[in-house]
Amino acid sequence: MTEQTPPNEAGTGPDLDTTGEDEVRSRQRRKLRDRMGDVGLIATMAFATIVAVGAVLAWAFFTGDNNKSSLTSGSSAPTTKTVDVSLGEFWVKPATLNVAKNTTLVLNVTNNGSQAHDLKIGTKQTPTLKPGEKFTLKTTAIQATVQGFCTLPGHRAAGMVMDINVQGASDGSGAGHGGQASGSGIGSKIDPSDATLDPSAKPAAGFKAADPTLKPVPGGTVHDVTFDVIDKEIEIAPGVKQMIWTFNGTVPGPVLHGHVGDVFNVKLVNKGTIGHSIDFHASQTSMDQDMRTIQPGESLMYSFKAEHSGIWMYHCGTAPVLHHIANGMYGAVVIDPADGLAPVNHEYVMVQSEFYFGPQGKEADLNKALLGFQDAVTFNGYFNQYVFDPLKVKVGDRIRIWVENVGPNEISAFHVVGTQFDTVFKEGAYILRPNNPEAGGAQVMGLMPAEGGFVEFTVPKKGMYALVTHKFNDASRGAVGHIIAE
Ligand SMILES: [Cu+2]
Repeated sequence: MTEQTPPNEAGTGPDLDTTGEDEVRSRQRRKLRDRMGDVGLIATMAFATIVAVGAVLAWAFFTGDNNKSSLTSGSSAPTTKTVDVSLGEFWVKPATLNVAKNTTLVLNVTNNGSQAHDLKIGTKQTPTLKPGEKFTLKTTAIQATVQGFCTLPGHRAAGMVMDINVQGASDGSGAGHGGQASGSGIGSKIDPSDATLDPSAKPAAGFKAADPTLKPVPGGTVHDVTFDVIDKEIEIAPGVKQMIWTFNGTVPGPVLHGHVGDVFNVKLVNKGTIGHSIDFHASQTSMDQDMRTIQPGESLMYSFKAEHSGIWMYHCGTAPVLHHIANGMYGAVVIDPADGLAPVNHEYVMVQSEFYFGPQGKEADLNKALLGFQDAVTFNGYFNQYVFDPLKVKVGDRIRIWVENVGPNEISAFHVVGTQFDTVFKEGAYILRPNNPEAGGAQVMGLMPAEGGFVEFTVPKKGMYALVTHKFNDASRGAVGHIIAE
């Protein structure tokens, strides 16, 4: 077997390099002209010429090398090669195949994973294979390096790829490295077809924000709920729609509300297209039973007794979990203390989460989630929604806001501009209570991913107050809302 040649990165290099060179040159020229006058300018231009000549020579070297590869790879006699291929979470074995040009591959593909997978090479593709299923995939005669991959959402980005490298007939040179993972640098990992946020765009006229009001606990102490997993195209920011994996058709999913000691019977029904599951942080149970992944068409009953008060995250826990959370599979369970909480004028729930846009109308871009490049950060699933449709209160109103930071990656530094919190309850304990002997106040409730709590405050006078995460790169991506006191 011939050795794999290194990836060919010269293809996109020269343009980028010369653009950078132009910028550097003109910047150097400007700077030096300012400092040194005309004599300096002449010297600088001479230097710039040397740099430019160097760049051209470097380009010639790379492109020359590139041409040599393509010129010397000739044609080969048709051959057939049979290979056993294994699929699992999230890999393909073998991950690399080196073949001669004009080879037809006969791949005996077995799904050895615990989820459904497939394998696509060029125009040929296996059916979706359940765990344990096999399929023999015959490719067309391979003419150029190609990347095979699993087409299920997120699986390619999670690592389910097989690089098929064509060896040149006469000298063994590779013809380059295909696929989305080629090249070095972070930019090469982001799909250029991903939707982008326009921070100046406005939603359609008549936009209505999701009502953040916490509904009262339903009657009784046993709460029977059905969560249908539904794939649904949802607008996340003005002009940006994503194919969200939802619980009951919304992102975040429904807020559940009960008291300590209440029982929740949640029937999870998978009406989606891939496997999903649910994990209630408000419960204590083994993950291999209640949190197991169910396939489309299946359902499971997840019952738990709420033992502790607080706001608790729930989310799909099917691998890759990052992708399932990034694509909208989360919500909050609010458990009041057994004896309730003091009355307030307004009680809201804010679920903070990030979105990593895939192409318009498609699922989240897992690569961006892995890199931590969030496109939008929202309260209750829509960019700046309480700026577009503010919360209305009266001067002097006392407000409680429950905040659950579902992440998946970012912290929340929850702050309400113009107020101080006199009450902060976070992760099972009061940090601050009214009339405390220290006369303390708080400005921020800091929440790591999955942490939750509530704050209470009063709006002192007429005007506008803003809820934000004080991590301002995230605030500028949509984690802002307005409260108007009248
Ligand atoms: Cu899921």
